[in-house]
Amino acid sequence: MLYPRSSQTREVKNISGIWKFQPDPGNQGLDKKWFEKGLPSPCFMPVPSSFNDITQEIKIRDHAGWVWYEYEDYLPAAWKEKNLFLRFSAAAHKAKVYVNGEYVGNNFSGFLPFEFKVNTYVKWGGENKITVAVSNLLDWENLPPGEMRFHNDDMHPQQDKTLHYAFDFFNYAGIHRPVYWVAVPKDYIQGIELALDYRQKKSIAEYDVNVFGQADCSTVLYTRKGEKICHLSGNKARMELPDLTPWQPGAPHLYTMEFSLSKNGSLIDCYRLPVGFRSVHIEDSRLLINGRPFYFKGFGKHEDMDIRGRAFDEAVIIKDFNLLNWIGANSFRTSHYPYSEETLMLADEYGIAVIDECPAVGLVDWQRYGQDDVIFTEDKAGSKLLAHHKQVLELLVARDRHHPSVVLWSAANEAATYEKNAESYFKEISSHLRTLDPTRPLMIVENSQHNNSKAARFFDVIGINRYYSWYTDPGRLDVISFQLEKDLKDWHNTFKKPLLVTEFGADALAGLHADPPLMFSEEYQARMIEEFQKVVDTLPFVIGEHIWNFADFMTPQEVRRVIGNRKGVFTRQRQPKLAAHLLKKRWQVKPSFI
Ligand code: GCB
Repeated sequence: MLYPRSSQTREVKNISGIWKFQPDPGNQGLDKKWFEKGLPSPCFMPVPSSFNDITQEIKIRDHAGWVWYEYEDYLPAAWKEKNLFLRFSAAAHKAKVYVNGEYVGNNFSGFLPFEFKVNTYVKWGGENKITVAVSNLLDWENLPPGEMRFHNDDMHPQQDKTLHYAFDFFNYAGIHRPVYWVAVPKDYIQGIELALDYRQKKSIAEYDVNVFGQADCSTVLYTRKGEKICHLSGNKARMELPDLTPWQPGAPHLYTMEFSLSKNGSLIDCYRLPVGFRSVHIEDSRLLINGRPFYFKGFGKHEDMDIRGRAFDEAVIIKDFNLLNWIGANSFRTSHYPYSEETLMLADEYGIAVIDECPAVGLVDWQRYGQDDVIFTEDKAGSKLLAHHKQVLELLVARDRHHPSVVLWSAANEAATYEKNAESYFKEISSHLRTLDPTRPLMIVENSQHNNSKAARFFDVIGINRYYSWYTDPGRLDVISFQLEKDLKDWHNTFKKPLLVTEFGADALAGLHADPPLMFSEEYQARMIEEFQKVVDTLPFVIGEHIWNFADFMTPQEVRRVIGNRKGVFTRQRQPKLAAHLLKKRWQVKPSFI
């Protein structure tokens, strides 16, 4: 599914804005046909936004189940001659869509776009009602997983239940990214499979244009200034060009690829895509970009902000890229789900490398949440979840494969890879991902141990999350160097693969100081990060350091969290803590290429 871009043959109308909203705690909307009759007592809701923090109602903030959205919009009569799509860039987690009271389709992957062709449902030149039911419930057939738990004890009212999930970010929900009408020609470019490479000073583009209908396809590559470099005919081709400037972190050189369809010599569709040429390889426990060993300096992030929750917000995204530049970072991981398409486009533009993670998070035993469970069983992470995981990877690769900034796919975060059945599960995930994209290395992010992970061997880069002196030996900054060095050396001796320290960090309440450093102070966070860095600096197989986290973020309420996770080196409002200033000092002089 292509990103909605306008051109001389395509029209895109963003219908985000103020929609009507109605929670459905009694689960009656479907039976009572709200999609036909209209929402009974709606309030206003911004789209995009998470619905949770917009009102003053705790019931809405903590609502678990279906909510409904409604919007009315006029369509131009002239669009009758086009193929019309209703496109949602993301709605978490499941959605059912109706147009003028009729069901048009559903969606199950809350962090990825979906669209429906709506020609037969709309009134041309008239007003059209869009109704969307969105559910934030979690189960074991979709990622991220979770489940509704009934308390069944005499200390809770009968039927009392809570939505449980084993991931550490608030289960924000709603229409999280923009909604569009997309009008394309009758015969049109439906999809573009594009692989870009840079080898022996040659830039290579291989593409396969999926055309709906009958038309001749041609492709032109331009510089950003509009100078023509190369022109090829056919919907499947390979370009090999000397003398182009490759894309690389810190020096993001981009070109424009223009795909055109014509019939009897006249243009019928045109779609332009920014592209960059670069290669990514693994060699001798290093990750090479364009043949040079790259060192990741950056963060695990979240899409998270006051009021709007997990929703798309251009101001926040651009602010974050400016902060990444300010601090001297060269990369981030889309922990723990696919981020907006615009974020990846901006990573291409800003020259920031991205580890693109799918929403496989929370696949761990829930001991710390009060239950000791096995995860990789047929009723949990079994064949249904595996099939869904593979499908989400297909959608993710199709969405993001053309971005030069994406240098690694991350298949999962902290799954229970020590369980026996995790072996066949992740063997299948890695081989599926490899067939989807043979051009990029694969990563798994581990919280298991070197001697019990059954999954790490199927991946090219191993991400290691560690919290020495925090969750283990709290307060003991002095044990970090001994523990971390031993741990990382063990991993490397066992798997002989590059390691990326994908998470390390401490909660710090902005403005809380303690010298000597004590836990939760800004000083402790800064010192802990420095202790980790001293170790990774001595280990040549460690290919990078990603601090957990870029900014403070919202989590479920629990005793370890003070209105959210405070491991950000920036506050949730993006103000720097002490650690941010120290990171800036280090990263501005530490080269990206070793
Ligand atoms: C982790 C998780 C991350 C949490 C973090 C923490 O290992 O990957 O999602 O937020 O620890 O702060 O506990």
